[in-house]
Amino acid sequence: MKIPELLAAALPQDCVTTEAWALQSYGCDRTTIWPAQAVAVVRPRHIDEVQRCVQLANEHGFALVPSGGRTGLSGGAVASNGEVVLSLERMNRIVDFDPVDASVRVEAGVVTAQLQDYARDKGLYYPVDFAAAGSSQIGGNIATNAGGIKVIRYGMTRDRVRGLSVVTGKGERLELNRGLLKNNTGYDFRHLFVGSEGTLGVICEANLALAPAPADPLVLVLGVPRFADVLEVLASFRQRFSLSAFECFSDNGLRKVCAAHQLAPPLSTPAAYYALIEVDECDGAAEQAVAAFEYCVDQGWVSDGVISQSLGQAAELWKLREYLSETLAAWTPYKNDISVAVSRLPAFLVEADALMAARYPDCEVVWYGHIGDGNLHLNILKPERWSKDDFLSRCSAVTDELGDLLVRHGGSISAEHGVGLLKRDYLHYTRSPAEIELMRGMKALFDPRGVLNPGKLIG
Ligand code: S2G
Ligand code: ZN
Repeated sequence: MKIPELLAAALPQDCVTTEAWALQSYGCDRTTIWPAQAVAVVRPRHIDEVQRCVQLANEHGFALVPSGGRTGLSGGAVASNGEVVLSLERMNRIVDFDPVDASVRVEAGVVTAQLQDYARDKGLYYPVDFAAAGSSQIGGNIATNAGGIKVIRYGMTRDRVRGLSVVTGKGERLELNRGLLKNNTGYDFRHLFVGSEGTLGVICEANLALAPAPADPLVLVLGVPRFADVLEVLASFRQRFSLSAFECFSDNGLRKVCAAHQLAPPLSTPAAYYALIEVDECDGAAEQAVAAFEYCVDQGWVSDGVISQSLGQAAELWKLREYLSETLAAWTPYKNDISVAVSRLPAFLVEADALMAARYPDCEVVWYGHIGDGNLHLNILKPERWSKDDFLSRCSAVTDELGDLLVRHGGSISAEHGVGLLKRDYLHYTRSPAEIELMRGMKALFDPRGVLNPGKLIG
């Protein structure tokens, strides 16, 4: 019996499809490198059905690719080797909420923005936020430990997870940590599954900590002529505020966003870099922000700046940063999502910029990222005349050289986008041989037949 028939015989009628549109759509994520080649798509409605799928995969030796919103940028959710896509999208209930615990229990298929709205309606806040939140799903956010623009204050998805219901690669169901704030009873397996990219188990439900609702945001965009001075600006604002965001982007990226979206540049005088800073709009915040801005101007770190006067203007200023990713997609950029200690960013960027200029003199490079947590997104834009394959093969070499640079600066080859297929062969730049061996040991323990997302994260 073929795999789709096996699945159809064991699962509810409408769970399994082999329609071409589904195999294509569910077999890829936002990377455009690997062709979708799934043999079937299953969309369970209940954890029992997920468990049955995993058991069948073990019994018959086929591979499963757990799938959420497929907004990933590292190929972690692509099915390009005849796998079965296991989509959690139909498991999309918000199961429970407790105001006393300020926690919510959700199924994996809940869309991130849906949870953000739900939390807001409860007078609370789900603080993991990024441009793809309207499409990404909570299960995928947990499997990739999604970061985004508020990590500087609220941490990554990992810091929100109080409990998980998972089905391991062996088909065992685990209830992890029971949503407890304190539970000191040995190895905390919950944290193994966070960031495991669907290679150890399928995340079916999560108990997530919500945060108190923040005050209205005050947003500043400041022109910074020299990147090293961005850290001076960060230090100045940190002295006065508990920052909720500190982002940075280069002028060439801003110009593309303004052109593509008919947005006015934020400042009358362009600057090489822009710092976007968000603080809580509470008593005296505006005066403090003006004082900090003026101090930075006096020190020569900032050339010009704008401070939001309304929620609407704050949202408009955020567009300049949030539209970067989708705008740059038009140049099929080769992306590197790296991190170093915040203090190392200027030295790293000087060396990385020099490397790009030496290797790719005829490619435009756009930098942006979450400077407040040491995360930079490097986008090498493909010149018109280069074929996609030629560009990709030439850029892959730069990741090795960036890897060497990151080793020297003690950084990570993947700050928030995960490893997937894209960074799998570069893992050694950040993880030691002993660590990678231990990761393989865990994979063998939780998924001995290697049915879950084979080839992703660790080769
Ligand atoms: C960001 C989004 C993905 C990308 O904008 O912070 O994480 O295109 C990115 O780099
Ligand atoms: Zn990012």
